[in-house]
Amino acid sequence: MDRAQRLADKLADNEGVLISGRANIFYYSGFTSEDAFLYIAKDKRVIVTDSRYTIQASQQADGYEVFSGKLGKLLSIVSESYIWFEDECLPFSQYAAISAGTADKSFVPKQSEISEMRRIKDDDEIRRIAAAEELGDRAFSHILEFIKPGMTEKEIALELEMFMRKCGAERTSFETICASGARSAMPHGTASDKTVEKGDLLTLDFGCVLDGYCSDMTRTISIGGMDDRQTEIYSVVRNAQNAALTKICAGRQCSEIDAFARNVIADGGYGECFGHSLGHSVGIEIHESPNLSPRSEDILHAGNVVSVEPGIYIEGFGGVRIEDLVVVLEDGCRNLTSSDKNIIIV
Ligand SMILES: [Mn+2]
Repeated sequence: MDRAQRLADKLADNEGVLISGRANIFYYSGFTSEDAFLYIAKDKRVIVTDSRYTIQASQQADGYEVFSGKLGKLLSIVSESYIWFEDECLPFSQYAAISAGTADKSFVPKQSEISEMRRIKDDDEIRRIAAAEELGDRAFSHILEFIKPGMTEKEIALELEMFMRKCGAERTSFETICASGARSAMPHGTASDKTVEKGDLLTLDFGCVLDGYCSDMTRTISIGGMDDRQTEIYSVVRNAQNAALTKICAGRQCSEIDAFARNVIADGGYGECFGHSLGHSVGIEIHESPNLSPRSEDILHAGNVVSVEPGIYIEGFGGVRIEDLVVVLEDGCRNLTSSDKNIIIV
């Protein structure tokens, strides 16, 4: 499995690929720096970086020649005339500089072609994502023992993040969401100075990066006990998630999976309270393709790794979201998240 070779196989003889985004640099070479470029052509594998990174690049990127110097210089000496580039990962200033400096070349935006292979995870990638998600599960168990009424959301988020870092995580995969009480109605309510109090719902949506791959999970718990309305929305969200999880398999439309969950929420009377899409793919980056969204035209394939995260959000009252990460299989899915989904009261 040589990813760079698979990409090179798609190229004509006069085409090369310029890779500038951190995720694809890592995916195609193993090199972990964003201050670099990869250049791939039929018979070329080059990393362009500066003296700060040359040792690291030659250690991490097997099979690549390390070119220490400026990108413009490299491009001026390569023979290919059509250069695929990552139009979502190249600042306009850099694009302007290289296209002005290499008048004999054409730059062709090819983001989706360059990123496409990352949709289907190989066994090694799935193992890494599963390990990251398992660390998330352990962090969740840990935080349940830690949370006490009167603590701030920021204290709770910090403890969660510290736990994951102490267990080997490189960083969080996104800014930890820790939203309690009425704040839990904000789907992306990052931790604030608010204290968690008896009667609050508390939504924790968090993840870590382990061995270069992200985890992502959400649980909503109760501080001190739920009232009837909280219990009702919790059970609607859980049923919605379950409806989607039992239908996921290769060959299904992503939009169809979204609809299975969305219909349960609408039938429960909360259709207006679920604004976001059901899920997204996760890998080297926290948001990858395909998405489980009403607007998606994608079909699921075995090896996609997607989140399934329905929610109900009621302004002034609070919200519930439950999120698992699953690997799509030919005949179903494998859930990588094992934290309890029964109502948890701390
Ligand atoms: Mn997510």
